[in-house]
Amino acid sequence: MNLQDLIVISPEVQSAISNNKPVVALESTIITHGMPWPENLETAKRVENTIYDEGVTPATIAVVGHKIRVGLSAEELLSLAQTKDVRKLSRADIAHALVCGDTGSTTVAATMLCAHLAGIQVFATGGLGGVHRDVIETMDVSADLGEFERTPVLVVCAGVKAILDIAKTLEKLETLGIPVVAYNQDTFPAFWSSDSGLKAPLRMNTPEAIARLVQTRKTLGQNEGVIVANPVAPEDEILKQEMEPVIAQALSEAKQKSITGKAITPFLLQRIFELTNGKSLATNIALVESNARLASKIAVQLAKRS
Ligand code: PSU
Ligand code: MN
Repeated sequence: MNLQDLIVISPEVQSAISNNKPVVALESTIITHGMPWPENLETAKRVENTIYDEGVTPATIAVVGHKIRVGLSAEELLSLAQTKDVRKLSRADIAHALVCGDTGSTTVAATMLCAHLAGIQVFATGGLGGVHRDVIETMDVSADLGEFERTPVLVVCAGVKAILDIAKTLEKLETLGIPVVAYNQDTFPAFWSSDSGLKAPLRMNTPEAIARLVQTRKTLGQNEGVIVANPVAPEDEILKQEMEPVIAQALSEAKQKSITGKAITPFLLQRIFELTNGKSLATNIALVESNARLASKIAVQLAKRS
């Protein structure tokens, strides 16, 4: 069995990779589990167009029909956005879904793995998974964090979702030796809010400097992933003091309903969407788009250097 038997790269994405043109990978869990229909499909398309506008090729990743698909057609995107029983695949699930022939969307961890296999260095998403607030009882730490230890892909996000324990997540990343770079501000962002109140470990102000960081790490033989935390624009953010009571209510409902494991993050995102009357979704869409734009600019700078 060869890798080529398991991975199908669209001709458009393959041609960009082969010609050293910039490519930005996109995850699909945000489509299947992160946003409701039809905003999920609209956002997926809008984000791809943002990337095209920067002169970069988007590569949305999912598992369909015994293959990892890198670069989805419009029909594949539509079917993924409409299908109800799509599996949420993290690193541990990918090979299982390939063998069973199940359709699955890829989380940050799984998308990093697949992007790396395809030769893509930059990936844009909304928010990373991290250490959950009730970690002491549940031991719930997203596999996204461990992936950065293994896979040299740069991920542009708006920080980690504020439903998590952000301070513990930063501690865990520090232990793993993962560089966490805030874009153009000193503090680490908190997904729906631009400022978590916690100092970011590192700061950089231009896509060019970030590309040089990636190049320098490669030369040093440092094979971990890199996190670029891009704060949501002030006009799109929901302030922390407004989000906190909403998050607290969603978390307490999840506890009452005994929701755990893979289901917890999608449940919380959906409840927060309802409790904010859709405001959280508008912010989520704006921040993903902004991350796709920054990721594209970094990919352009990286392509120039290789
Ligand atoms: N960012 C979003 N919406 C999402 C996610 C991220 O704006 O739905 C997804 C990502 O795929 C991330 C996953 O990897 O949530 C984390 O899930 P968990 O906490 O179960 O590891
Ligand atoms: Mn988890």
